[in-house]
Amino acid sequence: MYSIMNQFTRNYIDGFMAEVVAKNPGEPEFHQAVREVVESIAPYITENPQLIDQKILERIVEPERIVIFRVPWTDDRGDVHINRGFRVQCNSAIGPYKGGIRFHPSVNLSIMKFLAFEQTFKNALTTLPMGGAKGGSDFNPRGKSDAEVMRFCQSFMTELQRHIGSNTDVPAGDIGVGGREIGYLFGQYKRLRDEFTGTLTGKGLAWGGSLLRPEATGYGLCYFAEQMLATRGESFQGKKVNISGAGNVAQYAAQKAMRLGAKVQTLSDSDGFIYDPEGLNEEKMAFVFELKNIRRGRIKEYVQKYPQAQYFPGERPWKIACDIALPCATQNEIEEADAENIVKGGAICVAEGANMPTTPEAIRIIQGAGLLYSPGKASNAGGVATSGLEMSQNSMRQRWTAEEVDNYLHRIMQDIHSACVKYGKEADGTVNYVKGANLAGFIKVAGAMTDQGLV
Ligand code: NDP
Ligand code: 2IT
Repeated sequence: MYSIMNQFTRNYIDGFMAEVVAKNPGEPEFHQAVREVVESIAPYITENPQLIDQKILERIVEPERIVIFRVPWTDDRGDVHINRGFRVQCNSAIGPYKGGIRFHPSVNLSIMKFLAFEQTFKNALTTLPMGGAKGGSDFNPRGKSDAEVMRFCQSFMTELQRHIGSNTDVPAGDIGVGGREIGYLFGQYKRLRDEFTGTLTGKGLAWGGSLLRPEATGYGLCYFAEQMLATRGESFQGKKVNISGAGNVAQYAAQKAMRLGAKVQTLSDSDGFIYDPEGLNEEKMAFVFELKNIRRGRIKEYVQKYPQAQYFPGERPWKIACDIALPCATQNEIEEADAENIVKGGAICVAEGANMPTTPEAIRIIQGAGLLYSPGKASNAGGVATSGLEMSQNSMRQRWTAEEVDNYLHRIMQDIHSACVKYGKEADGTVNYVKGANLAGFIKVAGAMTDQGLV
């Protein structure tokens, strides 16, 4: 890539990135996400000087609005805690801001900005009219009671409600925010605004949620990976699959991969991973759902129940040989050594369920070895796409069947795959999904921004 890029383009990238870094100091995840996109689209930009004149890229990396706020709450003993809340409204060129909310102690401005930036391109790829945003807090839900989580969510929403709305900004879940949290957030939104609208997605089925939204990110990931594999005449059938994470995305990726005939060997959390050489099955998945979603336990408990499995504390699943790797936990969870292990183990495909789980050096190793590799903004877009379908159902005051939603999801993942092929096909016939996803997303957002003038 570097060698075939002309010097003008190279200089453009270096100059642009130097300004981004200077203007946004101490935000390494944001720099990383921006650099990846700029590397992909720079040749296109330098061939379209009106985009340079209009400073489209400078505008895209500057969020339209960032809200940072205090979130005070009391624990069950009556002690006072203060957390920091964020909403980064990155881009509304193609629709209302849309993106998840993350509750995790690591949350900071850099992580919020990288996620909102990625979301802008992802949402453009879904074919649905949604702008890009992300929000969250450094609140740690782990070990908190339901009552504590509720009080935190109510305090968080007391400020956030001024900045969102069904035609303005529609939040959803992400790490640490699932059905329980969306319920508490929605309840407080409704109470303060006195309106029942589709302002949040991922809602319960009885109060405006869409069938298949919980499953959508993991299922969509597998539908996308199926398309990737098909370009090489391959499928999930009989393949060994390693999955990281044990949360929403990981659980449904595991269920779908298994149902497509794969042997799912691993799951993980931030304490370690489990390796089940016999693979997951429906009964074991039911145990995982109960363990993680009802009891809110840790993945190491899997080996107490299924002693043929092994637990590796403090390690990641990538040292176990597999055919397909599906990182579904968090950013930068596949580093250089992990990528080398994945390649050495004979893998043919890495498809991202998490956002930016692979470091740039690791991506180079994986792509350099000729593996199929897809960035999260393409392969995990099924979650936000189904959120878009939930918004449509809310606006129509209707509810679609699971089959209807699944058909839409299938079609959307196929369309995203086609866009990646269209914009990412290399001269040798292989598909660079990073280039394809970034270029397809950028062209759509940049076009909309150009049409709407200098705003
Ligand atoms: P969950 O909170 O349901 O699960 C997150 C999982 O990842 C947990 O097993 C968690 O382990 C693990 N994890 C989180 N942080 C770390 C860390 N720093 N190191 C190691 N493991 C970690 O979140 P989701 O499944 O919803 O999200 C997973 C990823 O998918 C994120 O990158 C998210 O942005 C992305 N995503 C989510 C979508 C959705 O619809 N939910 C849509 C598209 C992308 P532990 O319990 O130890 O923290
Ligand atoms: O990263 C993501 O795409 C999500 N967390 C889902 C966002 C959404 O609005 O459904």
